[in-house]
Amino acid sequence: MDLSILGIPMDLGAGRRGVDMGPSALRNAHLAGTLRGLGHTVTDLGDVEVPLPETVDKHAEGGLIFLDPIIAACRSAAERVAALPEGTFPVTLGGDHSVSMGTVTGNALRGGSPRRTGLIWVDAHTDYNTPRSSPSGNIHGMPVAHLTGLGDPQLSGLGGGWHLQPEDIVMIGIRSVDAHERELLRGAGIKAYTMKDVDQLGITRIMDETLERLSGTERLHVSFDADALDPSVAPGVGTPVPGGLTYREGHLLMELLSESGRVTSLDIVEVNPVLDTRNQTAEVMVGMAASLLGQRIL
Ligand code: 4U7
Ligand code: MN
Ligand code: MN
Ligand code: MN
Repeated sequence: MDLSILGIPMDLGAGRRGVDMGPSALRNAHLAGTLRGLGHTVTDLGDVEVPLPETVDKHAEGGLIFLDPIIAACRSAAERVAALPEGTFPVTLGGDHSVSMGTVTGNALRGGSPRRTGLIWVDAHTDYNTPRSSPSGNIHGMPVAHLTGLGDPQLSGLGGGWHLQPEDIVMIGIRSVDAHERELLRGAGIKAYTMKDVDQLGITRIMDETLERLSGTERLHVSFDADALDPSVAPGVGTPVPGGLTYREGHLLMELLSESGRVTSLDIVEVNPVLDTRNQTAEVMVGMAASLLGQRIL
């Protein structure tokens, strides 16, 4: 396959500094070389330009911290991704999870007109807050709500009227949901597999159900927040939550998606090298990408 790597070195959406260094950490953990080793043609497109928090106005418009520069960065990311040839598989590197408003939109619009796109959101959190429901004002807790058309009109308007259908979204690894966020999710039509579901059903059954549910979508985007993994596996994240996916559950999830042959794009987000141990989290996430992109044990 032709793979294109694009970094979005942004931490404006997160509550703590450091995920802006995620793209560097992932490149340092041999992302491109690992994927080339699987037989892919890999082009690194470099990074989208994102301002440093120290150089922009933090003031929270309507409870949204760093709204304007986040809109600009997401728009650039969406444009860069949307301009890629249809046969290319984009691997986009965060950055905090607000980058996915740009990457998912860009992937859905690739090829000129919007395509029905499925979203697999691998995360400890549902990221379904709106500006009103958010307890923090941090936009990385809000991307899914905005992708479905809720919340701030500028953020939800990145796709020029295109939105994800809630029934085309599946979340896996969930174990931290805010009170008002939970109310919004109820009845939204999004399928969310909590860690309890992972314990009870197992990843194999969950992936079978997920692929069945998303069988009508033309494109399939995987957005993998490193904090979905247990903090013992991925300590370099800003919002660690105990009780996450094991190393093998993460790999199995990606291996089964790889076998399906259906995934068309990937985000790796929320890697925070400042909080990491010798780049362990970036290395683990490169391994997850490799499993999705064809690495086999035998
Ligand atoms: B991440 C939080 F309040 N829900 O909205 C919020 F707990 O992209 C956390 O999944 C969001 O890492 C975490 O700020 C966003 C909080
Ligand atoms: Mn997230
Ligand atoms: Mn998260
Ligand atoms: Mn986080």
